[in-house]
Amino acid sequence: MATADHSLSQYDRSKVPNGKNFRIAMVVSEWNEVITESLYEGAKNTLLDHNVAEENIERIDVPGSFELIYGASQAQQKNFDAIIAIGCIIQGETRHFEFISNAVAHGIKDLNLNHKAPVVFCVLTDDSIEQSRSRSGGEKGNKGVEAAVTALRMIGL
Ligand code: DLZ
Repeated sequence: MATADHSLSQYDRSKVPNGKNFRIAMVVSEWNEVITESLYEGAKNTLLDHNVAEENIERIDVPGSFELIYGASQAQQKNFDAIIAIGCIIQGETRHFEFISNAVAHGIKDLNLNHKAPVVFCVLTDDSIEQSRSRSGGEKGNKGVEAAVTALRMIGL
């Protein structure tokens, strides 16, 4: 799994369970859509690569990262094996960055504590769009790949 000097797309396949029969929801934020689409593609292709059936992957679009919490809590009602919350929050000139980043992190943490299905945090919190590009299929790999692997491993626990 990734560390500061490892690609987000590198992982040990031997640790990843077979995804056959797993049902996974992906909640995708529309803010910074170019980035969140790349994260979604990275995650989806990784799930397919580990035998999750395409019809067992459901996508739920939400307007922004703040809405990932509500989207994921709705998905908890539908008996998925895991939920991946995908967003990209970029530092601007307002304090929105801290408010939204903190709220999303705490909201997703609460969902993990209070519901059955693990909710994976696939939210980039970056200083610039360049940094986000680098982590969504650029030189640092793709956080979507890391999130999909995490979801499969958490189901297998
Ligand atoms: C308002 C806002 C701002 C300033 N920046 C981002 C961002 O970088 N990434 C993101 O996903 N969403 C952002 N939003 C939108 C909020 O997440 C939310 O959709 C709105 O505040 C409406 O609740």
